[in-house]
Amino acid sequence: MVSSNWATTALVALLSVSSAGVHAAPQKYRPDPDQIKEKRQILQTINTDRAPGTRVPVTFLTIGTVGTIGPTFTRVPTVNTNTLLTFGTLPGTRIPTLNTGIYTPPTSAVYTPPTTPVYTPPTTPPGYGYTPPGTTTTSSSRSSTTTTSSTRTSTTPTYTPITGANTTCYNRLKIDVLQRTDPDQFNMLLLAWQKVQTSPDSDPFSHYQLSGIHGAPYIPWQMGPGSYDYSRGYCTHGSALFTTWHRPYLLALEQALFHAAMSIANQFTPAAVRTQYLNAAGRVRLPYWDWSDPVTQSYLPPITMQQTVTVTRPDGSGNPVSASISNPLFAYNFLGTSSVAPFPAPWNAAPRLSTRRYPDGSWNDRSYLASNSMQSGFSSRVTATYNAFLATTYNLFSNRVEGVHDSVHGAVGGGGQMGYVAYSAFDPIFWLHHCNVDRLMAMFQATQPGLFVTPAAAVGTFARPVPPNTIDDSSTDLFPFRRADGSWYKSVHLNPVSTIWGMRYGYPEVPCSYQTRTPAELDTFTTNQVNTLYGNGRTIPGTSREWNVRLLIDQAEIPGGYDIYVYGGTRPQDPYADPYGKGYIGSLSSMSMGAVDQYKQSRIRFVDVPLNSYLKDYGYAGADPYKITEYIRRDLTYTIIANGKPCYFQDLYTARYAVYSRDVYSDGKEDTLPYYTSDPYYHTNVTEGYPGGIKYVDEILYPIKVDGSREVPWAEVNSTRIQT
Ligand SMILES: *[C@@H]1O[C@H](CO)[C@@H](O)[C@H](O)[C@H]1NC(C)=O
Ligand SMILES: *[C@@H]1O[C@H](CO)[C@@H](O)[C@H](O)[C@H]1NC(C)=O
Ligand SMILES: *[C@@H]1O[C@H](CO)[C@@H](O)[C@H](O)[C@H]1NC(C)=O
Ligand SMILES: [Cu+2]
Repeated sequence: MVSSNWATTALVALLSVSSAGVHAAPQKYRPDPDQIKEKRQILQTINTDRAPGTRVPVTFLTIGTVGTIGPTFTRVPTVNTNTLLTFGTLPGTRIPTLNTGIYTPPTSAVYTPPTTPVYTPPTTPPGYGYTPPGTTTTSSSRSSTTTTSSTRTSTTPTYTPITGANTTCYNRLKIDVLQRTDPDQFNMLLLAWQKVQTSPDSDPFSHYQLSGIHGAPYIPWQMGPGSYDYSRGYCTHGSALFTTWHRPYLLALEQALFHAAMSIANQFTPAAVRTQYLNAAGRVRLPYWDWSDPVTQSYLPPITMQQTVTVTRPDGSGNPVSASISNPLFAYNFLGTSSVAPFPAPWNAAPRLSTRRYPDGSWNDRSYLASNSMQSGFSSRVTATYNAFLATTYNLFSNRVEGVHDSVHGAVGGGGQMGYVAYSAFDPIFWLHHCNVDRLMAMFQATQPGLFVTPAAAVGTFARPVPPNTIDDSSTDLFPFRRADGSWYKSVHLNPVSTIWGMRYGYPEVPCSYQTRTPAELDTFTTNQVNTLYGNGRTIPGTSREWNVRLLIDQAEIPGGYDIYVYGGTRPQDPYADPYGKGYIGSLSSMSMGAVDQYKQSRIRFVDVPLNSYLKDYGYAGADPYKITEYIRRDLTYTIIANGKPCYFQDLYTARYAVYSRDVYSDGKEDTLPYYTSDPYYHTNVTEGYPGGIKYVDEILYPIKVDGSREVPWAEVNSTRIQT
């Protein structure tokens, strides 16, 4: 059992603290506007053994030179990484356990990368001569009072706008809290989701069609014929629109669940009990799974792991009658073989007629493995979640949250639907997971009301195939979701955060009850919540240093899906069989598009994996930079799995990792967030000479893409510009 004393240790600072509020707060970091130009890195020593209030002794060190920019890039020397790299042990330092096994991968199963690093782009997606969809008549099978058609021109398909529930604003609740505190609403949610899951595939608001918007089976949803890209779904990943696109998407399911609950309750008799059930139905909102929660930690919510669940309905005389049904939060069962027929093999046949997590050879569910996998990443996930709130631009926040979100998909899927962009939304836990992403987005909006989506290189989707050099911005249409007036949702419609209350939902941290309060009051409240939930001691006054590993790759380099894992101190005996085992700190998860041979658009993806909790666990928290870097160099290991097979840094052209530290200042108050006081400092002496490890800072700041060109990762643009 993983420690239940996490909450106790939660108040201990992750890293040491200095200048306990005696002199003025340090200046916010003001960056060099040219992020690419040569940088001199300056690392200031944080002295950990001083009495509070004494001055910080300063040591300036200058390291690192800048490599050549451009396609003349040379590969790093090749080292055999099949063996764990071992360095001299520092006298008197604690040696973490394990590091015993030298893993020799089965040679036959090794992933064979393309023989040449010269990139062959995927065949040109259709639609470069793009015509906006939705311009011709189509029949929608949804007959509903909310369908607007009479006021639209005859060339517009009938559609149902995405408006969510129609009762007053209610908070979406954490799934465990919902179950415990509002069993009537929970009961209606279960009945409603069962109904939505068993609605015919032809119903646009069935679980089948709503889930299908995200990826397969690649059919237009409430849109007429158009220039669609049938190789991908409507969803946006790796883009500045990741968080905003998923907001109306979640709202669409919430709307379906809400109306299903209302119509179920409406049929109950006698009238005396109907009102009670209707009231509960009126409160039905999507619940969320907080995978960084200090109490429930990263375990899967128990309710999502049980195959059946008990629901209650009134009999004809109004007495509650309980029945056991197959649990709609555990799995979605496709209605028949024709439902999966449009999918490519192996997704188009039995046994894949149900969603599963870590399915065994017979497609039996093993959700407990998903839960274990999630839990091993818990402490660094909390830090990564908190760090998302320290982002200095919205795009960087979005990228940080997406990185955590990606690794959750990977850890929950284990070969089941959740690991695949094309199929993940069919698993009901997808919606609880994304509801949490939406909640974090709302919390960021509340604490950073001045920041929002800024323009970034576009990512193509089903209804928006993009020619090169297209830009996504806050006015990009979020197909296929329409607002009440028939216009397409755009990110701008989702800002400021108070717009969620207009969609009749809130969160405990952005509560409906704050509709009458000022944005400043909400900011204070939400910031407190962020610190309480995820702060883990990081609001102790003073400056602390954060350590991270940055994993980076051009996602187009490997077709299909792949993950890069980081292990600290120890690692699983066979990381290829048990990648989330003991020692797992974090990972870059690419998510498969759906097929092992499917390329993604060329685009730099990166994640920052926080190391502080691991440094603390191994007693290095207060150590000097030499010891910490030595520890990181010696005891961090990396594993790459591509489409289920081992893959190595030395065979990849664009994959890199780097270790950096960054100073953060906190004024010690619970209603403010800490802020960065330094640039990231890349410790190239830790990574140089290792396959994939950077030698030059430019390899991270200005990374190489599959075609040999270089670019600043989109999420980093302006990211060091700090708002004042
Ligand atoms: C809200 O939706 C229910 C059906 O789910 C409908 O009966 C009711 O009339 C709607 N109320 C309003 C104000 O639109
Ligand atoms: C970056 O900042 C500059 C200067 O403030 C601004 O002109 C530009 O639009 C910003 N770019 C993005 C992508 O936000
Ligand atoms: C790596 O470089 C940093 C910064 O110059 C220095 O503080 C640290 O001691 C070095 N670590 C090792 C192991 O040489
Ligand atoms: Cu997702």
